[in-house]
Amino acid sequence: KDRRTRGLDQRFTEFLLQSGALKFGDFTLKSGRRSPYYINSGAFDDGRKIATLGAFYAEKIVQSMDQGALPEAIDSIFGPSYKGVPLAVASSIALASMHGMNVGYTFDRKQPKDHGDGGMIIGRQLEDGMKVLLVDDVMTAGTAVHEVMPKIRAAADVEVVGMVISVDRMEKPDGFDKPAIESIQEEFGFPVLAIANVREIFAAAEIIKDAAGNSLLTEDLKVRATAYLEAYGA
Ligand code: OMP
Repeated sequence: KDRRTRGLDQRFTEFLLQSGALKFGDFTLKSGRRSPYYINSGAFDDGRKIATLGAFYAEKIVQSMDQGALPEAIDSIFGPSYKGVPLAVASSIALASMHGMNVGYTFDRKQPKDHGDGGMIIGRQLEDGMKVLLVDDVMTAGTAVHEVMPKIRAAADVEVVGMVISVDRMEKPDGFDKPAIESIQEEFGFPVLAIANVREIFAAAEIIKDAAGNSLLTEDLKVRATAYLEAYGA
């Protein structure tokens, strides 16, 4: 099977496993929840991996444009610092080199600069009316989006046209009756597009076998992941 017959989510899951970005164990999340799995985007730590990751983001972006979920033309890709920085850069490189689409990349400074232009924005400067696409790694409760939106709004009156993430953990934050991704879409009015969600990842991981022919998703892991999603999943 190749690119045309295997879904983006399935190919991405393979990449996550090969890169060591998807780990099984016992992890405490930003939200305080204890999860039997964790997606660590810090694992994309060399040239080939970050280039491949950028290619996945670019493929998702172009696919979403074709499907009408994103506008055909965007001005810049914004990656919230720090983890969003390589994502924005790698995605814009892949769009240019693989899809003939030249767009800017932008990120924010964590600490204000007290000299020079004093700017809080690095890369393509935001201007009123620009169409900006957000990129980030994993969404659990949507906390990261709430942190960065005020910074973008303070910089200029841009239109955030959407957000592309690598993994949607499909969780309902405490006190909410709907998935985080849906609350974000309603609150900010843009689509959140994930290359893969946890359910797709588990379905794909079940099919993938190790060298001995065993499924990567052992029965024990499956039971724990199912229990976790039953408790917190949307
Ligand atoms: P929210 O900002 O609440 O949506 O949580 C997502 C963030 O949590 C990510 O940007 C990471 O910093 C971290 N995270 C992961 O990277 N991978 C996971 O599998 C889970 C989390 C998490 O802590 O929820």
